[in-house]
Amino acid sequence: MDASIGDFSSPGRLAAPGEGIGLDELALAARNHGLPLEALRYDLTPDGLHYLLIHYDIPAASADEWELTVGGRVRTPLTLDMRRLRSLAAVTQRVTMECAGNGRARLEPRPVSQPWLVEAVGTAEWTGVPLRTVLAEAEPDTDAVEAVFTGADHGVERGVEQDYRRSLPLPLATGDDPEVLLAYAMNGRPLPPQHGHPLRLIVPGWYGMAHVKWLRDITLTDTPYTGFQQATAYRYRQSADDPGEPVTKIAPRALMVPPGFPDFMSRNRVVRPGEVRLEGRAWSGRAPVARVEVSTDGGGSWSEAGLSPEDGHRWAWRRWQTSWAATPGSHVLAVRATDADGHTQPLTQPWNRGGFANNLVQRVRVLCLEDG
Ligand SMILES: Nc1nc2c(c(=O)[nH]1)N[C@H]1C(S)=C(S)[C@@H](COP(=O)(O)O)O[C@H]1N2
Ligand SMILES: [Mo]
Repeated sequence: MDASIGDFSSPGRLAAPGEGIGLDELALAARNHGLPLEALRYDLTPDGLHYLLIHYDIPAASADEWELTVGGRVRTPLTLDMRRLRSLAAVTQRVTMECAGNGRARLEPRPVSQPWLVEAVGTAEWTGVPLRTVLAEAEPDTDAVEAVFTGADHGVERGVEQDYRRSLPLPLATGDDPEVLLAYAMNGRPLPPQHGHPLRLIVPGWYGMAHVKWLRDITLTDTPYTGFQQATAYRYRQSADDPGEPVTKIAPRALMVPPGFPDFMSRNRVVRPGEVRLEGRAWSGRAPVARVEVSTDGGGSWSEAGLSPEDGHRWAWRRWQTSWAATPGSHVLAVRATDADGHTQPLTQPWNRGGFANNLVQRVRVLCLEDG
């Protein structure tokens, strides 16, 4: 069980003004890579380019010996091996996953943690058993309110030794919209070690922290779960003593394939005068994406981009595109998404202490060369 060897309640740290990325953060960033933004071109993120976020170590795990236990407030506790799980009716869903910390490194003051710019996103086809199938077999007690999911990885967070563990409300866990999956395959192949081999949770539309990897246990409870990753981390707080709101569904975001070519080291893009095709992806876990707008004057004026037709993949990003007549000089391009419920992306940073869900519009500096 979770044991405290330090201060359970100590809040995360904010970087001092001007403080750079520290060695602890570099160590995190070196193991957890993002999506190279040019890979926004692909409907499905190619193998190895999907972002990664691993809090502790990748645990030793063998599919042949893996067991998922289901217990707590259920009539019929279960122990299921992978052969049994694979024998149940499977579902495949295309899902865009994004880390709740995406955008954190741009915040001011900057919460000290995995320093993502905007690249903590990827889209994959996940195959597995609907969670509701397994829970129906376990027969939840009438007083069950949450399902708690435990991964096989283990570590210390701010002085507290623990397993990676998160919960979902029971109506979501037993419902079919979204269809929560116990997934064992990614893009038609067994999950690779870094993405949760041999079994993980997929919660379409929710930020990454809910998609528990290396899933070994599901426990139904009659009280809400209050462990570290649920009640201390992953809450929108304005101050250390603010109880905050839980981080759940993905806020809308649009990103651009960087146009032209890079000026090595500076983050400027370089293009030549004339028609430049601008394209990218947009997604929201709150409601379907309804509109994408592009600005070529740093956010002063906006015009609507073309959006790919709805293709039945509700939980996956959509492609957008437009074209721009580039003229010599410096330009700042920007893009923003709005979903069907009217949620859009802010022009000023939506700050919170954990640095979650910073969907500030992306700005891309472009230098257009003189003709010839
Ligand atoms: N067991 C376990 N599950 C986990 C994590 C983890 O560290 N341990 N990280 C979570 C977070 S914060 C994210 S963003 C996603 C990342 O999934 P991916 O690495 O497959 O992209 O996994 C989630 N599931
Ligand atoms: Mo994450």
